[in-house]
Amino acid sequence: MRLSAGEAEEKMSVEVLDSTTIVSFVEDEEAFNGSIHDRFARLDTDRDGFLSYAELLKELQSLRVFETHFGIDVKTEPDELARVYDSLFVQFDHDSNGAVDLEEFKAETKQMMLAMANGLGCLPVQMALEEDSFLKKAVERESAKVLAAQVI
Ligand SMILES: [Ca+2]
Ligand SMILES: [Ca+2]
Repeated sequence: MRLSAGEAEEKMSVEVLDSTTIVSFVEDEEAFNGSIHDRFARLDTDRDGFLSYAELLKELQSLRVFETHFGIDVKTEPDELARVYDSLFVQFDHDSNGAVDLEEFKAETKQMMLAMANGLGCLPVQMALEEDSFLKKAVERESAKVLAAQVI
């Protein structure tokens, strides 16, 4: 259990991951739901139980959707970026009420991670991941499993 408060600067680390790492994390209800709850609570800075566009933006940026989902460079025109984020927000907001609730956040994050896993295929890739991102958690979970297996 880590005690990082969330205000800490986002650290990056380069990790190797493949689709199995992501899929097994998403399918582990306990690990995945736990991370979703933590993340949602941290993103929901005004604690109204919904994520606004501004609140969700931080998450969209850490999902690495540009490299993996759309295959476009992060240094795209600001206008273009805004359009992509807009359409992503709409994608999260299933009932189009202008806010993303926990269920919507969970369902869409799951979708995205599975899409990402699909895109990766079975070849492991190196990726710079932010601490606290879901991908990082997936990698951490995987290495904890490997360590546990070695102890036996
Ligand atoms: Ca909120
Ligand atoms: Ca909604």
